[in-house]
Amino acid sequence: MAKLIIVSNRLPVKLQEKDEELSYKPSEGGLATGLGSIYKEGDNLWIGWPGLVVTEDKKQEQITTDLNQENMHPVFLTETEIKEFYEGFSNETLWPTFHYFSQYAVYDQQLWETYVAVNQKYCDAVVAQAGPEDTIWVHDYQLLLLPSMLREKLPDSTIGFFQHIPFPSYEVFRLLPWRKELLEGMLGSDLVGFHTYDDMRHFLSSVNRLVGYGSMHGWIHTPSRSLLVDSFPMGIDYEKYSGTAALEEVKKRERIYRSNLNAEKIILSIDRLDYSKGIAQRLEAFELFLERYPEFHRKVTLLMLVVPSRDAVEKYKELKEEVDEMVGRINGKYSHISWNPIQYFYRSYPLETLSAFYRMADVGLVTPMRDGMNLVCKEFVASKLDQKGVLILSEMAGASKELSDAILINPNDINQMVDSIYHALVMPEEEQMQHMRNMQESLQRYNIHHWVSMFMDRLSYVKIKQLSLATS
Ligand code: GDG
Repeated sequence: MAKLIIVSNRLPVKLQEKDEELSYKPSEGGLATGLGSIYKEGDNLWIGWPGLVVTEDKKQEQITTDLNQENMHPVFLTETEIKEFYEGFSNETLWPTFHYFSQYAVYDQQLWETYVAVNQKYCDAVVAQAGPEDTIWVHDYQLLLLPSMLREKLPDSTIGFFQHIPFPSYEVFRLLPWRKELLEGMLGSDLVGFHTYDDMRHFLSSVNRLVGYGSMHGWIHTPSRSLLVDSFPMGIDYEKYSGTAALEEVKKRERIYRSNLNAEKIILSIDRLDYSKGIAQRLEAFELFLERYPEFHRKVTLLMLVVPSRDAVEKYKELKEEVDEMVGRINGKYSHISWNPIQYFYRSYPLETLSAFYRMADVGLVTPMRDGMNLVCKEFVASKLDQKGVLILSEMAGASKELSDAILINPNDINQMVDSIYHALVMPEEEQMQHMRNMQESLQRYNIHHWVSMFMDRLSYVKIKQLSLATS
């Protein structure tokens, strides 16, 4: 029977080793939740890196056996591959370019060659597990070449590709020395999905100008085959976030944190440490807010969680220093013996703590410079069981296309951000609740399960349509 194989850079598990003991913790990411019920069914499989460099053959065998029991199959990467493929080409070339930070992009032939070799490694791992009739769903920018590599080996298989980060406009994408190879890699798919219509348009325009294939209603007809490009805005596991927010334990935590914070109003900011998330710009806006609205001193606290990420990459180290310095400066300037304007945490927290933070925040401040979708803003909305609270959201996040009931801002417009913080803090409850209700209705309906079934249904439709195109 045909099966589904999911392929992503990382497996939905955190593998850890302590005192020679291996432990496996399920990952809490949205993708793992959304696809969790599918990859565990029957012979379905998830292929990816388990998150740890393991060189010993015996240990690799042990991990493979353990993971196989959970319908997962590991691809082992060496330290050099992690450095050049993951930290290097994926996070120092593609990530900045795709988030419109081309000035940060590194163009290095050696990194590219390792990227090609590692994509080939994933291809070999998939081919070893796949039958000719299987459906393969490839995820994200680390594996852009994989669809074509797979197509060559498994010409009849069904291949879907979804990109979780933005696709930049042609003028930015064309800066990459390997632009054509990257597009050709993606074109091996039957269906290519993005979060937004704009990302999809940018991709089609690059394909047209760099590879020479036009498109009609998202269909690209190459000399050998046809494929579809479409947008699939990713949702969250709504029940998980609203359910967690309803737990007694979470309500208790909220009460404790609130009484410890000593602020009438709480503004919440949560992101991975990343320059694309606009953390420094957000701090600048908050500083200007404190300067312009002294009546909020000792009343408002910005609760800022920054989750450590990619700390081996130079730009991320620099950003960490910049954020540390800014928080210190602002707190140094405005703190009072019983009040800190910013409570800053550089670590990650369990879901229950996160949920208590979502519950207690009066304002969710989500202001990325660029974001494929952004799930934090959706989780904030889903956690607002009493429907009180205001979301300030960047226009540059994919989520802004769905959440028009948020206060939408341009993260480069510092005055607009300052005004929005003020308006959010003084918004009448009635109005807050109306906007929150509208957003909740939409997120409840377009949840992660809806996203998975939309993508899978469209993929089946493409295969049927291809047959009729081939015979007409
Ligand atoms: C990429 C794209 C796109 C954060 N801190 C903690 C924690 N988190 C969880 C959040 C949320 C996730 O991490 C972050 O997701 P985002 O979507 O906001 O951002 P990226 O990591 O950049 O994700 C993005 C996404 O892929 C999906 O396609 O939306 O645009 O960049 O779920 O809750 N979770 C826990 N503790 C923390 O401290 N447990």
